[in-house]
Amino acid sequence: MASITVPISNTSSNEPILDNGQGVIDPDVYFQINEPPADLPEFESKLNAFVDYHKELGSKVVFITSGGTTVPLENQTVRFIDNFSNGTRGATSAEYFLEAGYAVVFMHRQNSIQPYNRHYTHSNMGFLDYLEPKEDGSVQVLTQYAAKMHKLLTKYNQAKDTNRILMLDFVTLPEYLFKLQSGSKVLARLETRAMYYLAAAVSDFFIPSQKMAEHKIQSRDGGLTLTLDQVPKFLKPLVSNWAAKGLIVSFKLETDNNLLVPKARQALTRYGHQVVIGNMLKTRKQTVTLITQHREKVLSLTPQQVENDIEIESEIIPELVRIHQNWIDSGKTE
Ligand code: 9Z3
Repeated sequence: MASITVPISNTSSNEPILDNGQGVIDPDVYFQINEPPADLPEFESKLNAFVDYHKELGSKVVFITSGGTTVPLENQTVRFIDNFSNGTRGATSAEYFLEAGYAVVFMHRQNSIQPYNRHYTHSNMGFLDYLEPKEDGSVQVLTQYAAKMHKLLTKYNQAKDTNRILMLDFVTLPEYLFKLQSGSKVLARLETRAMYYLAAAVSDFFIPSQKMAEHKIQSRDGGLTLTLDQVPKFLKPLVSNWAAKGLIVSFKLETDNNLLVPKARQALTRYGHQVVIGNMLKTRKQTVTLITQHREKVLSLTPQQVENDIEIESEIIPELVRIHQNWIDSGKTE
């Protein structure tokens, strides 16, 4: 079977890519040689207004990233690589942060799970199954679901009415990277009162637009061989430049339990930020390991708690709120 290597055939230009000699380009170079998303100015103006408002109020603000990033295979994208993340962690966490009095910037993958709405959009029941049509032409929530919906709707409306949630979205990896950079720099104005909660599942590999096929890859040549570059290590500039004073919480996902803690600690040491939360693909909803410079804490739900629909975020968020308060008060996490 014939195969083609995408970056060589059908490229849009032959510009050289600057890298560090190991095939990973410097994040600053990445932003110089790639086009920012068209909606970046609108993204920035919404975020600036939100941050101004909450700076004035003295709020604590958390910048949550949520959901997976797509990696386009063509500049005029027909196909892309995606990952498993549906944004449950980010959306659930947003609710607990709001409960804890935070203002939330919810930067999520378009059409992924959203706070409060998640209870209906991603349940086993269809949305219409909660409703019944009335003879007078109105629609009513079935009695057995009304109390829960009333409670959630009240919280959701409160968050919106008090301007404590800002919904922003992304789809592709390049969009995510530009918005992460720009968003972190805007949030940096809140200094230590900003927390960065990086729960989005970000691809480690991508095809730079200069190396990408412009048009739809054709199947007439047989199979397809892809060569992907490593995504620049954006945590490095985020920690040292973009968000220097904020509390930065990154997530590390693994499937091999033996790698989880060593890899999470390695990230903490390498980038010098404050918290890494390690989680395993299969057990991520029941157990996580929270790693700070001097400590390692396993947070787990009991089978009984799982049975009662208790969510692991109800353990994660209070722990982070405490760490963040220490950070604000003393510049330390413990
Ligand atoms: C996580 O580990 C998140 O907890 C999950 C949540 C993606 C597992 P779901 O969306 O899943 O609820 O289905 N995020 C991974 C973060 C990540 O990709 N980290 C990168 C890294 O470790 C960049 S900070 O290099």
